Amino acid sequence: MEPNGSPASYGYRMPGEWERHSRCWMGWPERPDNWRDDAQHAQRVFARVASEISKFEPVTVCASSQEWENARSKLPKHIRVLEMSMDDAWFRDIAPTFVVRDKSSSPGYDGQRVAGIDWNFNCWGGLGDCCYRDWSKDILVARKILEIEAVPRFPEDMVLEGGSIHVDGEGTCLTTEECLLNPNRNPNLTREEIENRLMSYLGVRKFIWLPRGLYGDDDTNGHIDNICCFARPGVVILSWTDDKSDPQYERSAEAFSVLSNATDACGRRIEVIKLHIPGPLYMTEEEAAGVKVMNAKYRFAETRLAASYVNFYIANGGVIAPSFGDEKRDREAYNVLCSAFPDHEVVMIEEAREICLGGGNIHCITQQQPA
Ligand code: KQY
Repeated sequence: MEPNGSPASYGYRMPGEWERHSRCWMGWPERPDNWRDDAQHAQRVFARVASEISKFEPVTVCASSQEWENARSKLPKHIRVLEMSMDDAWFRDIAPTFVVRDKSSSPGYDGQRVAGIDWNFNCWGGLGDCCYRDWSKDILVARKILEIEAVPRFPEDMVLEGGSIHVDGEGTCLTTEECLLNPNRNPNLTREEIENRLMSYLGVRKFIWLPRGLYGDDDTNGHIDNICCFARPGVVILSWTDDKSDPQYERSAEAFSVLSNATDACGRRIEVIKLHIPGPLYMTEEEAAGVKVMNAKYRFAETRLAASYVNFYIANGGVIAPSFGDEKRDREAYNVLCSAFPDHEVVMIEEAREICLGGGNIHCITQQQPA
């Protein structure tokens, strides 16, 4: 079912990630030209992430026909495994962005409480900047999920990835200029036009624009979900470093300055929790050699990894976060997240580096469907 107006005109809004979910959607990695050693390590870590999330809420993992049996065998029985074609497994960006509405919010419209936005996707920048050459299967994933769930679909021609926006569910949207204003996404839209579209799709009314994303997050042109996120309305967690010689310092400092001077849609000053990045971490010779040269972006040894603890997933009562084998920073991140989420159990995923090698992390491979 495809309604005529925009989601906000029907009273829909994108909820905060901490609002109750009915399930989490994930894909299954298999591209040998993005995931080293024929994706065997990535599959182990995706299975671990799915398994941990499934302790808090139902999980569906989508796998291609060639990989369905393998995925089924590597995932616990209570996780639903569906066959679906896709070009890679970044469900934050290719699955729908779900929105919700109160029953009473739109007289004259008897649609469902949950709907999904099916954004246009150009593989993080279109030909020339894309991460792989053919994304024709990816662009059907959102629609297929909405069909499976019989949830109304709002198709949108603006190019946008779910990882490039964060909301507080109360009218505020956090994003980066580096990604959303990049000419490789929507060259025909001004900042004001982009804001207007997002207002009518996400039900937001206030934007906080950080200039840039995480240093080295070149695959996505600086997605917000790798540098900063809401912990709750009025409180954000920002990737940080104290090392002034690290190119990340300038990026975090400029974001801190924007955030400290910002108010949200409800007029609150923003409280910023700093969360130190790990490392710096670099791709090793062995890791780079395990990635086949085929139809995706080449991976080179010595490349700085876009590693940050902010790229976590908030499940019902749990926070599933990456850890990187940097003992001091991993422990620090665990403590910061425990105090930022006192009502959640924090679970750190060792080996999240494997997801990072593919260009993202836990938030990027998950998509929540609200209850
Ligand atoms: O940050 C995300 N939401 C996705 C990262 C995708 C990287 C593709 N190689």
